[in-house]
Amino acid sequence: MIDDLNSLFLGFDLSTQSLTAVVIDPSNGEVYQYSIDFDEQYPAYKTQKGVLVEGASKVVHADPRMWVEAVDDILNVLREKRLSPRIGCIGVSAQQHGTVYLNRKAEYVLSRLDSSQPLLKQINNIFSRPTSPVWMDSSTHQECLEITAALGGEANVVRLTGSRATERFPGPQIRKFWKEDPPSYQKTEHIGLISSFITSLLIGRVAPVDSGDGFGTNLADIRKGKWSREALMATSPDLDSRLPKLLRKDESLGTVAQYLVERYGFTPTTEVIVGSGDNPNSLVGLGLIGETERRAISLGTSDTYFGCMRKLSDGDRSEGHIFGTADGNYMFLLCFKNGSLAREHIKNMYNLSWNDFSEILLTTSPGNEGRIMLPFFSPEITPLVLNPKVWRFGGLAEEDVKGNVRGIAEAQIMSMYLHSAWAGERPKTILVTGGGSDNPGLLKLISQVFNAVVQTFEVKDSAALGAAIRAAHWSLNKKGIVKSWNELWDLFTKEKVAETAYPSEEDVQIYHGKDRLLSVYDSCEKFALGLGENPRM
Ligand code: XUL
Repeated sequence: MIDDLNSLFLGFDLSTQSLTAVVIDPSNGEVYQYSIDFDEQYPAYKTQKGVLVEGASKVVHADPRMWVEAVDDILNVLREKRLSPRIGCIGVSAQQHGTVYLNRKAEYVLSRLDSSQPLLKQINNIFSRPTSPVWMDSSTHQECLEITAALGGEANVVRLTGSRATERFPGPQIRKFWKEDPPSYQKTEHIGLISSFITSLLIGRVAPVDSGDGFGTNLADIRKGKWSREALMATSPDLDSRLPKLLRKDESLGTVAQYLVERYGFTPTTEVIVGSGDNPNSLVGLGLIGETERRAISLGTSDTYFGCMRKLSDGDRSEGHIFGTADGNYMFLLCFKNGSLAREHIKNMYNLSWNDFSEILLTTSPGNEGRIMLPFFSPEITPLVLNPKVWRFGGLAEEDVKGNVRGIAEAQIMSMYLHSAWAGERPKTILVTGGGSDNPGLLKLISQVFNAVVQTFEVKDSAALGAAIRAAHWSLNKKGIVKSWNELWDLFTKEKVAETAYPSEEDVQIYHGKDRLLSVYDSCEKFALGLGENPRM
């Protein structure tokens, strides 16, 4: 047991749809959690599921001022609950790849925040771009082609930056901004990621980014752990001076701004560590740092599949990404955009509850009698589909409620399995997190398709938990109270398993083997992408 009883540790997770604060107490393993939903709480910003979708749904932005209001509100909750004076260190997690554009006033304004005024009122005029493109944006295909050409082809881009030039990543997004609005680009003094922007609000100055988030940009050399000169030059002019410092692993950025002490009751010694993306934070929250046998699936607004890497892969792939980790190593990740929103679409289309959705998965036969759906309701990231369309094969009729529920869920999990073949050995255990991890039908299906034991935990927001654990890890080790990642994870998660699903040999056979469902799905997908014959089923 940890004997420094004074400190609690705080993790924020600014996800697509909400802001969550998780406070952990290492003296007794307690976890406190508070969330604010953007659509509900801030209707003036007119978001749907946290974002603003323009026209043909390729341009997806959010207003960073909404995030600022949410930070202000959640800090007030922590003060009211009298938790803020007990926080020893804070870590931030945020949806990855979104960029925030600040003008030359930003540094001055952030350093002089007045504690008698709300946050937003003071920083309203520090933005050089009113809205931020977020991870759901897929409007930069042209810029991806340009960057790829400038860097000598896709294999080079993958080897250098860990990902092919990717529509939602900051590099292509910044290039598009520079091309479309050069005067505003000129007025931009700092381009941060969402995680560094939120951290900037806490420390009262422009914050660095970490390699968990910083490698998901197409701007860094992942082997050197630095911004890549060639990638920056392929993106936009004078980008170097606009980007924050890139830190390879967790570090303290110093103490909280005086504003947080005066307005929300934090102690002046409360430290803040560098922020990171939601997936690298989840890796910590699920106890996967240094672990190569277990993998994670996050069923959130996006579905992701990720884990640590034994060794850096060389770039012979066009899908998936490599990011840094809190301990300075590497993780892989695949992201699927048609995640919970696509499931929700089907659920609402047939007037079902989540309970009904799960029951259908638990009571219908694995394999959906050979019927297949490709659920590209919106542009898909993996595989790359820029013009969305929903495909149904094998006589799957649109009015067939059960067939469509099973169809979408099987498609999502089979796609995850097939597209992660490059990511090393298949896991024996998969840890599932995010809102969808509440759904026993989905857990069972994952165990069947992956032929693995599946576990979920009581804390559903493993990203916010991970951010809090990173803060605790940094702070306790600094004080000489040596705690490994695993010890901390055991304390907050291992004892709190919510559900376990086991695969049966018979069910697994339905998906695996020659001509079984995984290979049928693969053929259907190849056909839909124009890469193969019509499977004529
Ligand atoms: C990962 C990705 C999403 C976002 C939002 O590459 O784009 O998972 O981080 O959660």
